[in-house]
Amino acid sequence: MKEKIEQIKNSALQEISKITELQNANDIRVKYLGKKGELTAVLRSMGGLSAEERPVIGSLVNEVKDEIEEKLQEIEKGLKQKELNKKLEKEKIDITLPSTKIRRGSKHPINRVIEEIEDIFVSMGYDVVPGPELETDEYCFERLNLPKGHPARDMQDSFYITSEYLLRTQTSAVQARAMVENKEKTPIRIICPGKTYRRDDDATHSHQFGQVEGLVIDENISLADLKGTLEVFVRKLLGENSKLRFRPSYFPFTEPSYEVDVSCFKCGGKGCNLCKQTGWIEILGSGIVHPNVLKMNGYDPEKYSGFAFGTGLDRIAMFKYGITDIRLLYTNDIRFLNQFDRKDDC
Ligand code: 2NM
Repeated sequence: MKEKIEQIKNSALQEISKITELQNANDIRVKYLGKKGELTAVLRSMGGLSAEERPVIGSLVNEVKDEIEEKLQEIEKGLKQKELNKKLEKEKIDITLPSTKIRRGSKHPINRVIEEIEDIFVSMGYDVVPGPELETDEYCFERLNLPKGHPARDMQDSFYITSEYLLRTQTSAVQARAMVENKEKTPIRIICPGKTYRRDDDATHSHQFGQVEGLVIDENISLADLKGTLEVFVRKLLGENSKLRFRPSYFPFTEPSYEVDVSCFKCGGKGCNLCKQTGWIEILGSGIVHPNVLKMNGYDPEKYSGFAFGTGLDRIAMFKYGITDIRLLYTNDIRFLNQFDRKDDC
């Protein structure tokens, strides 16, 4: 029996030495070591052996099994490495080839202006508050001192979805929500940037436009706070040498109300085509929050006061970047948008 085992071992090792493919290695494993393999057959036939011979033959078979397995694994390892080398050779990558260019979009001029304004107000401790573009008549008009039939509604009467819902015409709607939702009546310092909609369509008015409105409510807020805040804001946005001019005006939600002009940032106030020879450019509306607005939204006007302001993002973007037709901001012409490259943003 010993010779039989020796013979099996020799023929197995010989076959293994001739292996050239991985699959062959497995065939040989099955042939010698598998359930129906030659060595297994030897183990099975051990029943006829004497008690002394059995352990000797048993351990010999196991030794041979281990040796065959070891040799098989050795040769398999070599073959696998060879295959991998072949594959690597075929898939060689030339890292010196130029890569395909990734075309990145550019930041829309209105978003640039929004981010700049947000940075300025956040640095002064304001929160940026978003709100729904589909608004109710209540928040868009009623709570801002614009009851039904108020003449100032005419300018804004626009995209009604139902008699109650409309596309917001001003972001002050968001501020009314902020006032109502502030149950503890803690101080409010917010700006609300976003899209607004009115029935307008020419070179300087679009049916959709961007607005940012600000609101501060606390005890003892005065016109001095409004003026100081807007001065810091405008100087940071349009240049440290900007001067401000407050002209009396009318808004239903503020009293007194002011239009705010900035000295022309192109000519410095001497007069040019941008400021239409006046030296001033109108950029903001503002005022002290009307007591009715405070009352309607849950504040005691005897205890609290506030200021508010609003500006058009489109106008500011047009001034800052010298854009002459507002429609360019909304028609997605890639030749226009590409001019606002990202390179100075990152
Ligand atoms: C403007 C001009 C003046 C304004 C008023 C309010 C609020 F919420 F207090 F009623 N929000 N925004 C306001 C005041 C907006 O935009 C030209």
